[in-house]
Amino acid sequence: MNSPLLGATIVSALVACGVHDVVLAPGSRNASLSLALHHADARGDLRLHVRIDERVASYTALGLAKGSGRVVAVVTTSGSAVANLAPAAMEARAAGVGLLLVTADRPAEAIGTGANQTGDQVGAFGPAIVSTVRVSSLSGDVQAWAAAVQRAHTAAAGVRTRTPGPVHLNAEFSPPLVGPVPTLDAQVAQVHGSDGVTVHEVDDAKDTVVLVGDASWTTGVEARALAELSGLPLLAEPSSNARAGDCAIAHYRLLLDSPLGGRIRRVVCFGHPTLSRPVTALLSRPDVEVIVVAERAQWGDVGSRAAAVVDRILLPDGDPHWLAAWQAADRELSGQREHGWDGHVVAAAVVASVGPDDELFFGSSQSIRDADLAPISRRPSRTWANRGLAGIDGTLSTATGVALATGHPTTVLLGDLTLQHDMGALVAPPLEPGCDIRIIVVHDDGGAIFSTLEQGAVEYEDAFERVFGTPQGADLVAVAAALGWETETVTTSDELQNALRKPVAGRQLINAPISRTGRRDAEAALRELGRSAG
Ligand SMILES: Cc1ncc(C[n+]2csc(CCOP(=O)(O)OP(=O)(O)O)c2C)c(N)n1
Ligand SMILES: [Mg+2]
Repeated sequence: MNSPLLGATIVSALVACGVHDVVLAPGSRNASLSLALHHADARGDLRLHVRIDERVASYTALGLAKGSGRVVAVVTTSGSAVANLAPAAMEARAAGVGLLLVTADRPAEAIGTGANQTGDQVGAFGPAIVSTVRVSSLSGDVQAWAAAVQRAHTAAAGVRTRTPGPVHLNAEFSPPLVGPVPTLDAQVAQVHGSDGVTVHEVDDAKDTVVLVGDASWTTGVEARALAELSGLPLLAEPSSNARAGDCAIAHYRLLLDSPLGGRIRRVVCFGHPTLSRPVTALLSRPDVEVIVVAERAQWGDVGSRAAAVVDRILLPDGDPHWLAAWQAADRELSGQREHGWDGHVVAAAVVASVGPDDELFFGSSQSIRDADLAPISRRPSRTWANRGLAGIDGTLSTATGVALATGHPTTVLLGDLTLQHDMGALVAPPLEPGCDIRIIVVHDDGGAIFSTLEQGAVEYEDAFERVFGTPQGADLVAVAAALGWETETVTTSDELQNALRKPVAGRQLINAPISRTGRRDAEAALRELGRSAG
């Protein structure tokens, strides 16, 4: 019975976003929306206008939006009904008028089956819209759907982009399409405009942490300064440019599973956190208030629970005992960790080897996660990673671009498969500008990261190496040497330290062979250590 809930949530969220007028063109797939709109109109939450022709409905919505200066929603059923919104959408795009085109759809698997009134309607508006948002009654919940409506409304209003226009909100409904209309009060984030001037003030900083995902240098520095100014625990990913200073907690990922992590009540989130499930879990907790400090017009909110989206934030001082408890737990964990020749040791050595005049680029696999448990830098460099989509493609090429752009010595920490994805970047065309770049390849002959995930469990053992581990048996040192790289293989911590002590000049590859065996158990042991800490 999720379709009635989805319909009621969309309508409740529209009201929460401040929508006053909705124009409805009736049909069957959008039945739950129609019933919810009728209820909302009867309650006086909004004003409903019903028109049988979608083109008339959408132009009426356009006029309502123009006349009121507010975003107006137009709601249709699936099929050709959708295309009838296109002329008004084109006009709204050209005129900069906020329209929400709410179109009901069949579930994705029905497309192409010949199911009644079913076409491929996502993308139907081409360049006429400023954004597309999708929801489905088959996945998500009230909070996630409301957050999606809020995202669509914010884009249509141009609150953060100063580009108001039509937004397509496509909603897939599965049977049963109707049922009693649920009464609910959807909560949506308070979204500030992107003027960089409005400062969000928080009354107290009790049980608050500053979390920083992948972020630019300026965002990272700002986040770190905020944490240090207020004396708050700083949970910073390796490519955040914030993982430094006394407030940074090296083992935050493990401590999120501890009783201390359970006490968090507010997260001030900068950048794009993607690295670990404990962080996703934290951002999804109903007892945690999430405030997103957004660098760009769009913002991340993986838990769909953001209470506010802001450009700037001011926090009062935190409780010194709160920070001290995190620092003590962090020290306790540092003392308990065992160090053999493994990915953690390599990542820690690489992080410690760079300084303020270097650039440090992380590949997107296990090594950046190992660096996420490395000791906090005393002399942090600028850090980079392709965490937008976390691909393992193009890493060395991107790092080369960073080296060329900055002119700084650039260190790249990546896995063997990640390097093999971008082997072409090992070629340095002789007529082209060069750079000083050093690669440390954690060579465990395959994808270590998968052994820490579900597919690494013993029941998938038979298939694991072939379809996840994928050892390639490649001699990367020989390949790099053939292409003119200075190469070195290190098999102990001391050898690695010595190799890293040399200045980064020209093109150097340090090969660090390690074993993938035992990764899963080591990760489980670390998580266990975290749970009992604090
Ligand atoms: C372009 C692209 N293809 C596939 C993936 C899925 N993927 C993520 S990690 C990984 C294996 C990486 O292995 P490696 O570079 O050796 O790093 P390790 O985990 O062993 O440290 C793969 C295939 C991806 N992220 N990006
Ligand atoms: Mg590997």
